[in-house]
Amino acid sequence: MPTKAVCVLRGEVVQGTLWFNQQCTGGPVHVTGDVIGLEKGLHGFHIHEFGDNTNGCISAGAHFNPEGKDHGAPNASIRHVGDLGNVTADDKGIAKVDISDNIISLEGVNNIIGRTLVVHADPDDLGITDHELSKTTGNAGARVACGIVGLAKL
Ligand SMILES: [Cu+2]
Ligand SMILES: [Zn+2]
Repeated sequence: MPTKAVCVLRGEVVQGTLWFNQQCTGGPVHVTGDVIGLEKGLHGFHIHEFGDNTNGCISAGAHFNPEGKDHGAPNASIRHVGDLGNVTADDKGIAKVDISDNIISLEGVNNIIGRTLVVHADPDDLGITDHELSKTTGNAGARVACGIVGLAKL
């Protein structure tokens, strides 16, 4: 500590670069960067379990969930570690990301380094709808871009 990580998101249309900064052990991770090429509106934004993109974003598996909890909002008491909610794209399809999260980490059991960041086609419903996928994926739809989170130079 401090620790820095980076993720280059690649999709057919959607691209992006996200930076992860953690100043101290057990402290929040600040996520910043841009995603481009999105449809206007909300898009689910999660850390998925595996850093495996051998079959594209699908091989990243499910949401990173070391405690076996239900899917939820980033600020909910019940959530997957990987649940970062949504990013919001403007008219030009650009989402400016500036998230501070207290659950993900760049070390320890909630370490996201070596796992995959995924941006989805649809909004994450944050686990609160009646849809059958609400408590597992937030019904966020297709994986439009993904990238592996890797250690970066401070
Ligand atoms: Cu996801
Ligand atoms: Zn989740």
